[in-house]
Amino acid sequence: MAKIVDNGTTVAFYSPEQAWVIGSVTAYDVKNKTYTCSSKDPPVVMDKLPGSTVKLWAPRVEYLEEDVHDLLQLTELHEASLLFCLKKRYLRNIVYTNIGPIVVALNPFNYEIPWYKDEKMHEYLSEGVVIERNLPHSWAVAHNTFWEMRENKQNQTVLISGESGAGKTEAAKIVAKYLGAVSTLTGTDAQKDAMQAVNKKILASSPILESFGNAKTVRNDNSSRFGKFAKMQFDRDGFLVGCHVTKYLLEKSRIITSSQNERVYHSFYQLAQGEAGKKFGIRNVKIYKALSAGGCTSIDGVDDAQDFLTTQQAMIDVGINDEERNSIFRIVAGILYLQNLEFTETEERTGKVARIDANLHTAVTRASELWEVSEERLVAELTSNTIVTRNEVTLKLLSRVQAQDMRDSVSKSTYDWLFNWLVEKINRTTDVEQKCQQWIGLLDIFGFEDFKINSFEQLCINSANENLQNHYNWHIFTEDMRECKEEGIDTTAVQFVDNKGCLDLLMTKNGIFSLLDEECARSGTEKNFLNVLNEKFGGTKQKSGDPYFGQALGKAMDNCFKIKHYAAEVQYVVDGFMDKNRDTLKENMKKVLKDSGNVFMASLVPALEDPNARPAAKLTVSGYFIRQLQELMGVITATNPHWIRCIKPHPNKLPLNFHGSGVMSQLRSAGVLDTVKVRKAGYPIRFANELFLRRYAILLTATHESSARAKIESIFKNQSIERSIGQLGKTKVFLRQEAFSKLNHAKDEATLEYSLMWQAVGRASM
Ligand code: AD9
Ligand code: MG
Repeated sequence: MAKIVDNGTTVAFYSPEQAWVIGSVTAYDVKNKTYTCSSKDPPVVMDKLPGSTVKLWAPRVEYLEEDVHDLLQLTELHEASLLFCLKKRYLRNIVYTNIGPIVVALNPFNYEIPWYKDEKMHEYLSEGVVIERNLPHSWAVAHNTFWEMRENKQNQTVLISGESGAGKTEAAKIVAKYLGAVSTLTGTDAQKDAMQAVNKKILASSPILESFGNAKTVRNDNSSRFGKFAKMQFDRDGFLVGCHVTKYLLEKSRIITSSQNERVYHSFYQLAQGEAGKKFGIRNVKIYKALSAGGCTSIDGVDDAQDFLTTQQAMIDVGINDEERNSIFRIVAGILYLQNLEFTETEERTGKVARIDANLHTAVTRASELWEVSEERLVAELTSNTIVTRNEVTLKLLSRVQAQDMRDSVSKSTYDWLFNWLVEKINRTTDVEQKCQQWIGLLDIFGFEDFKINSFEQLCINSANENLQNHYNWHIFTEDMRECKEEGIDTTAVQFVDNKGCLDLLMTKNGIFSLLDEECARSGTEKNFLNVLNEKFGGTKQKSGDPYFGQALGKAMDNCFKIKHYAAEVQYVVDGFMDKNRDTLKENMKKVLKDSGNVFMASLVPALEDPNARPAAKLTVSGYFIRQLQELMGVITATNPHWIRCIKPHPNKLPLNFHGSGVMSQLRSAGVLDTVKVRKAGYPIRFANELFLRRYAILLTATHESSARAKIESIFKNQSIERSIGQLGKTKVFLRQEAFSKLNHAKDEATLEYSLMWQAVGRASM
C-alpha cells in the first residue's frame, strides 16, 4: 500500500494465526513504512506490518464481510474477503459455497444441521432449476452431474479433493446417495425395486471397505488408507444399474503397526470387540501388539462391537456368505496372533540366528490353526530361507530382524490380498458393465499428507494429489484459456501456480520414483538412493523458481529429502523405501499359505511362479501405482469433470471451530482464489451450439432462422442475454452464471406453460 492509512481506519490485516483479521490501524512507522494494527474480536495486535499485508477497503467497508452463495458474486475479490465470507457462513452452519459450478465444502463435523439432513434431499431432486432455489450443496453437484450425463450422453466424474479429514469420503457418500435417489424418481414399480436393490448393495460396500481400509490417524478418526474410484453405472434410460470400484494402494504398514495416537485398520478392533473375536479367543485388545501400537485402542464416539455388526450385515448385503465371512475373520484374527510373535537371537557359528520366543509360541500355533496351515512349515519359513542354486540347496537361518520382517511381510501380504478379494467380490455383485451405457465416476482418494515422519506411503499419496491438482489446473486455467482464445472470446489471463515441475520431478522417466526403481533393481541402498537424488536434483537446481526438491534440513537428518508440493513442503525419511517399494513375499512362504486346508485362504494367494520359467520383470509398488494413476487420469480426462473442494476448518475435529490460517493455506493450495478470478474474468458455462439448441429449443419462437448461430442469437435477443453475460464463439456458447440462470428460469417457465397447455387440451378433448 503506497498511501498512508490514517489511524483508526478499518482495514483487514494479516496475522499468522488468523490469516486475515478485521481491525484498524493504530500507528504508522514513517521511516520503515510499516503499520501497527489491532482487532478486538479476536484480540490481535500486529506490529511492523508491511503495506501488502494491510488491506484498505474502498469504497465501502461492508465489502469486507459480504455473504454470498457464490464466491463469483463477491464485489471485492481478495484473499481476505474470500476467507471472511467462508468464515461468516461456516459460523452460521452454512458450509457449502459455490464458485460457479464448483463447490467448496467446509467440514461441519456435525450431522445435525437441519438444512443438510437427508430429509432435505428431495428439495434437490427434481429436474430443472432446483439448484438456484436451494442452498449450495454436494447434492447440487450430484444433480448437475446426473442431468449433464443424461442430456449430453457423456460420462462424468466428480473429483473430490482436500486434505486428510476435510470430508472427501463423506462427500462421496452424499453424492452416491443422491445419485441412487435421483435415478429412482421415474420408472415402473418393478424398475424402482430393482434399482433400490442395486443401490442397497452399492451403499453396503462403504462400511466394508471402510472397516478394512480406514483407520484412525491424528488427522482423521476415519481416514481412508486407500484410494477409491467408484463408477456408478446407468442404463440408457438413466436408471442406476450397478457400480464398479477401483482401489488404489492400500497403506500396508498400517496392517501391522501405527504411529502414536493412531490405530491400525478398524477391522482388527471390530473383530476383537465383536462376537467373532470371542469365538477366536481374542479378549483383551491391549495384549495384541498391533492393536495397541499407537497407544490408543478406542475412538471417542465409536463402538467397535456395534460397527462389527454393521460390517457383518454389509457383507451379507453384498452376498459374502457364512463360510467366506468366517474365513475372512479367521485371517484377520490370525494376523493379530502372528503379530504377537517375537523372536530371540542366539549366536551360532554362522552368525546371529532367530528363534521363536518360547513364551510366545502359542501365537504362531494359533495363527497356523486359524489359517489352517502347517505350523512347522510356517515356523521354518519365518526363520530361514532356502537358497537353491544349480548344484545345491542350502538353508540360511535368518537373524532376528530378518525374521521380524518376514513375519510382518506375511501379515501385510495376506491382508492386502484379502482387501483385494473384498473389492473384487463387491464388484462381482454390483458391476454390470454390459448393461451400463453411461457412468458417473466418484473419486475419493487419500488426502494430501504431511506428518511428523513421512515415508514412502506419503510420497505416493502426495503424488496422487499432485496429479489431481494438475488436472484441475489444466482444466480450469490452461484449457479454459485455450478454448476461449480458439473461440475468439475475450478473457483476462490469470496467473496460477503450475505444479507441472513437481509432477515431472516425481513421475517422469528420470524422476524420483523411477530412480527408486533403479536403485531397487540394482539391490542398492537407501543411502545411495538419497545420494542420487541429491546429485540429480539438489545443489545448483535449488534456485528460486525451481524450489521443488531440497536436501534434508540439518546434518542430523541425513536420511531425508524435501519436496515442495503444491500444498506444502514435505520432508520424507527414506528408511524403508526400498522394501516398501519391492514388497515381495518369498515364494516358499506363499506356498505354505497356498497349501492351507482353508480353501478361501488358499484362493487368496496369487499364482506361484514357475521355478523353471525365466523370472518376469516384476512391477514395483510405485511402478504399479503410477501405471494405475496414469490410467485413472486418462479415464478422467475423457469425462466431463465436476469438483468438490473439501476444506478442513480446524484440526480440532469439532463443529464451529475455524482456524483462519489453516483454511487460508488450503484455499491457496487448492487455487480457490485463482479459480474465482479466472471464473469471474471468463465465461464458466459452455455448451456446444447444437447442445445449447437442444437444451433451450423450447425458447425458440417461431422464427425462420435456419443456421444454428442465427437461432442462438435470436434466443439471446429474446431473453436479453447481453454480451457482458453471454457470448457466441465459433462452435460454442459461453455463458456467465447470470445468463445461465436466466435461461434456465425461462426454460422452466416455458416447460410449465407447455405442459399446462397440453393438460388443458387433454381435458378439452375428453
Ligand atoms: V482422509 O483423506 O480419508 O484422511 P477425508 O475422507 O477427507 O479424509 P472424511 O470424509 O473421512 O475425511 O471426514 C472426516 C470426518 O469429518 C468424518 O468422519 C465426520 O466425522 C466429519 N465429516 C465429514 N464430512 C461431514 C459432513 N458432511 N457432515 C458431518 C462430516 N460431518
Ligand atoms: Mg477419506
